[in-house]
Amino acid sequence: SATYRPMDDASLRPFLSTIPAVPDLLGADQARWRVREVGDGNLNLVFIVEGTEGAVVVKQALPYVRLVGESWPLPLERSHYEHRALCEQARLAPGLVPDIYHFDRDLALIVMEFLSPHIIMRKGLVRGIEYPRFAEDVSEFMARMLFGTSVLAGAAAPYKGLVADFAPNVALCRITEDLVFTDPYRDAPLNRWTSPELDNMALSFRKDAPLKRAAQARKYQFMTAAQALLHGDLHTGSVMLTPTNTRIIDPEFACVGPIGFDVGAVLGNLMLAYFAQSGHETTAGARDGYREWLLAQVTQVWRRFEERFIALWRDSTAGEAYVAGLFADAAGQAEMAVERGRFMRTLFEDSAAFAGLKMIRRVLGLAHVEDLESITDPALRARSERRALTLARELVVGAASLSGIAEVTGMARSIEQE
Ligand code: SR1
Ligand code: MG
Repeated sequence: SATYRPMDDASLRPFLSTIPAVPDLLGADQARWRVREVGDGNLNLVFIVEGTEGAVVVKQALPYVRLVGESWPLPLERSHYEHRALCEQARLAPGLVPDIYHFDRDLALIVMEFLSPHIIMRKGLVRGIEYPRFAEDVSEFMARMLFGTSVLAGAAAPYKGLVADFAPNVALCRITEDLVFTDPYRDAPLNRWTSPELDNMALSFRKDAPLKRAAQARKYQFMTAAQALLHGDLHTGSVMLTPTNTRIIDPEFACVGPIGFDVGAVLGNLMLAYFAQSGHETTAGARDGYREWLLAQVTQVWRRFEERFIALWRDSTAGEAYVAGLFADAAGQAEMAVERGRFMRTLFEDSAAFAGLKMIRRVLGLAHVEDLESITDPALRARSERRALTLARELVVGAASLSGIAEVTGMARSIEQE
């Protein structure tokens, strides 16, 4: 451990050589290590260090938001919450997160597994790659984490310990509170969108009282509904995968919050990828089949998550809430089956609304997504973005009246064909 300084090639080599696991992973000859800074995210430094025997990734927090610059300070402690969340995830959802080799709290730095030949899922979606394991794996990850850290699964004390441990991750939650729930609905200085064709929609959202009320109700829910330990930023840029292996990365926004926030992030980002496809067709041929694959993932993620969450709940006897002993007889079991259905219906509505909010913030807010940004034709990009906003608004204001996930994908299809 040492006083914080942003690492570079020269400082990283001697630092890594002192970590017991690293020389074995990279090969002992430090002079043959190759260090590359590859971070293209919004916040951090990310190094790939390759040696003769293998490679590691070093992720280091910067004391400010990389996307904006030093004018926006951000606590280094986010690295501690990321490490803490990764440890919980490795315990409850083994095999679905990268291996961690070392954490240095003072340097705000995590040394972890170099995932290869994995790529960031969002980049794969832009290229039109199908991932047969994704829906199953991400649903398993979410069910295990979001059930397993709730009081449906265990005693009050560890749950309240998690709430207390993650409560100080205030600055990162504040980013979500502002950028997801508030800024897209007001004239915020950091909002941006490229196409003048979106001016009218952005303006109409700012005057849309039902939309603003629904967004703020969801913000209140995000800030107060401490259901489970969230990943907190579960978009397709937080997934690295191959067709046969899926890993969830980057939980620095972890906090205890509403379960639907994580599920909605996955669904919303799949739907952003869906609406972006028509903007990529000119260079990559027709993508009708791929569009349908994306909608099938929306359906499968929700259905599989629901199925796994219910199964974990049904098989658990340790929950502090809905004490299993009270429902042991046949009548109790039947009552609980109804109750679980009611609970999942509420989670579905929450997930749909959060999905919509996550879509809107990626079009009208500060932080955008490559799916849409990489569309080179401004008119096509604006069309994709308008369609995404149209569906998103319906999800936010109309979540309670949705009949199910098939209605969501059906609406997406209709909007795409308009
Ligand atoms: C200022 S940080 C902007 C966004 O990047 C992260 O990925 C989060 O989604 C955050 O809201
Ligand atoms: Mg991230």
